Amino acid sequence: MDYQTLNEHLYSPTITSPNTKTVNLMTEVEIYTKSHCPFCHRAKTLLDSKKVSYQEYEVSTDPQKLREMKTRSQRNTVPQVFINGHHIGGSDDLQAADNSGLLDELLDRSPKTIAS
Ligand SMILES: N[C@@H](CCC(=O)N[C@@H](CS)C(=O)NCC(=O)O)C(=O)O
Repeated sequence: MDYQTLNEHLYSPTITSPNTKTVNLMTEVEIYTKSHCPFCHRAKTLLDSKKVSYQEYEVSTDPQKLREMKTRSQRNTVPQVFINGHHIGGSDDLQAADNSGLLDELLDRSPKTIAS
């Protein structure tokens, strides 16, 4: 998914009442990993450096989660990272998102209710 499409998905406001709109309620980070995977370690180290909490799915002993990962990402390698349900990619993709500033933008989103 390109930068603009991802932004549109993540930042599109939801009208919750006539006077307020809620923008991107929470940043949910998910990562599918296998133990003894250096790329997974690298991706988690990067997320840890951002002080973000994430849901980790260890797929080496969980065939159902592995299938889920493949279906969601259309990829067979670990790690696979999702932010707010949107596929970011593997470790290299996560690093590229960090280098471009996109990762910080995505993770810095906090709950905001804006009076209109
Ligand atoms: N370029 C990928 C490389 C990922 C990769 O090669 N992961 C290895 C494990 S470290 C893998 O999934 N190998 C296949 C397998 O374990 O089934 C990334 O940055 O995430």
